Amino acid sequence: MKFKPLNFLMLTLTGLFVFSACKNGMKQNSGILNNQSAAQKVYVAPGEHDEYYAFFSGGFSGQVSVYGLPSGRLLKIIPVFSVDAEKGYGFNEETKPMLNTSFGFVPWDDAHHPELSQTNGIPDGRWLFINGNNTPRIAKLDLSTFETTEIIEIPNSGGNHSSPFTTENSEYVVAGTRFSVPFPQKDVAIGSYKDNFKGALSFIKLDEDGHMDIAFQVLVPGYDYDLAHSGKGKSHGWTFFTTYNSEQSHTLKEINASQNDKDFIAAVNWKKAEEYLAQGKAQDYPTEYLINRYDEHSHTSTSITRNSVKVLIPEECPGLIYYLPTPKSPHGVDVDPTGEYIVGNGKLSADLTVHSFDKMMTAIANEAFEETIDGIPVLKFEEVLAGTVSSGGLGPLHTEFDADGNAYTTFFISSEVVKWKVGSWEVLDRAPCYYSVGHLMIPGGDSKKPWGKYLVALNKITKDRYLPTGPEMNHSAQLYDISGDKMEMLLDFPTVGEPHYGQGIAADVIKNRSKKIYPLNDNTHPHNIKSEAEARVERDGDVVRIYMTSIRSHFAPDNIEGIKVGDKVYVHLTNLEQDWDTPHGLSIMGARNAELLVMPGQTETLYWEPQKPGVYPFYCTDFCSALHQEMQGYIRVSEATSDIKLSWSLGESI
Ligand code: K7E
Ligand code: CUA
Repeated sequence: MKFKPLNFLMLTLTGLFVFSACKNGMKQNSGILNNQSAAQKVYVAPGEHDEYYAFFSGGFSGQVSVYGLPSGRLLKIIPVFSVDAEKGYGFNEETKPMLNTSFGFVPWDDAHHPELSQTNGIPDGRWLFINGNNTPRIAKLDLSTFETTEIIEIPNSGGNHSSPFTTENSEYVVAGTRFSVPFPQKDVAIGSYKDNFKGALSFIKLDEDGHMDIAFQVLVPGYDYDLAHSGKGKSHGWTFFTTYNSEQSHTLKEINASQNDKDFIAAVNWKKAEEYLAQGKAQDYPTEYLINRYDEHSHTSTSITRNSVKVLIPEECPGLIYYLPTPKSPHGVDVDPTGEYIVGNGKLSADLTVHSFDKMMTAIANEAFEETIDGIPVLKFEEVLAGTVSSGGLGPLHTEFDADGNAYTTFFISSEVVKWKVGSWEVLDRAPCYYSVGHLMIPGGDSKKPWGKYLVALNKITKDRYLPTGPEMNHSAQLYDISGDKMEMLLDFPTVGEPHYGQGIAADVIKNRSKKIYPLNDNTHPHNIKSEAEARVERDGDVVRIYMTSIRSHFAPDNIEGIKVGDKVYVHLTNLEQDWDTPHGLSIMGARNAELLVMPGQTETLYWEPQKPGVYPFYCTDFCSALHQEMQGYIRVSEATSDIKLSWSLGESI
């Protein structure tokens, strides 16, 4: 085995990073210019509401966190790809299927990019999508309930990173594979990468009910497809994906995937793809992927298995996809609000490369191609280039836009946000980030109509910004006021997991649609009951079903006998409450499970296998009333051979 020495570029970048980290390691100032003005701008008085919702990905926590802006108050954590004992997600019987995959039950993922659904290119507050990176998936969250209601698995992919990035009317969300893999998956030598490994760009269609399914995949060369954004306005109908590793290396990528001066932005014409699909040009590839759907009336989720996927091959579909050469291993690709400019953030560079959609269309019409790779024409760089932003920063990652024709780009290595003018490419302002910023978020900042006003920098390194909490510090977000000519830092606040991307939306768009209860009469759960009169316990062999209700401040029944060791016990708890914010919890001593946290009008099920004889208390875990501490009961468990009769009661002795 040979090891190549680090090349000069890598040494330079590593060196600069170390330099910037130790410089920042000594805290020189807070970054705030005027404490009093900053404090006033973020102050949301007790009882008052924030102006914006912000949704941040949880990164390696697998969840989504919801914050209010400008206060930076944490409003909620929504479980998505990871089990969450707090809410029983992935523990109760109803939500376990949400985490099913073709590999079985997967209780975790790495979530990077939240993306709001859009209508006419503007976030509409219906849904939030987010990618699962590790076991490729996309989740859809319903923003009337703030629950995860659908998760679809993406086949022929590895590391679903360039995802989900919606089109203008959420016709599609997309999924580009970061790691190319054998297509279809098979057992081959890793050294056969160039022959066997391919990329897939997946387009997931939303039907009228908002259900997701894969419409088609585009088979592309075995590069790494890193990020994406869909076109808007004039570029509606196109989606752009960055690539790196056009070298197609499979080892020591930090060097081997950084050799080529330029990689590509792939431009996919999905309207053209629809034509090819209608013409029957797609090939059916056998595969396996799951779609898991949660129904808010039955309060249960089910998994559907699909066994094939439609694949479009660029050689057979002229006009479907083009490559735009883009320098220095681009990471983010961002489209300005007009849809004309496509910004490539070349992460090994100081400059940003901006392509023009109009020039791209002209170059396509003129067949201004450098070469063709696997049926994909590579457009001539000079023919599509709109301009270059000489930023003065290092390591650009991501760009967002305000409502006034300005763009804001994060620089990881030089740890700053740079503001520049779209069209003239001139740098207008720069602000330091503490420390090493990844994504940034401006409310509506990747849409046709940014709200602007605030910018949140999502930083990778926290170090001395807060009281120390041992070796690990929570990641840090920083809020800036961008309403003036100069960015003004207002606030630091800690985040959950690793927030890669975020989305912000005016609070009004969401808050009036937010549900307060689930109507009990609409509950179609197969084991729901609608009143205490129906509460009961039933045995069928060793399966015992407890039909239980909760209302302030008791369960019905609250005394149960006749359960035996070895029984399979299902506690189906229906919360009879019909008031806002009155969940009840349920936990049973010794159950190898989590709690239930049941919303008003909802039914959830705790599965329990009693291990040994005894009398087991159960209780409500959510402080629900003055008599919450009285909200408890007992279940008697007897030897498997005992002949204690099944019985239950409330308010009297069995
Ligand atoms: Cu830049 Cu996963 Cu979008 Cu993190 S990614 S920063
Ligand atoms: Cu019900 Cu506490």
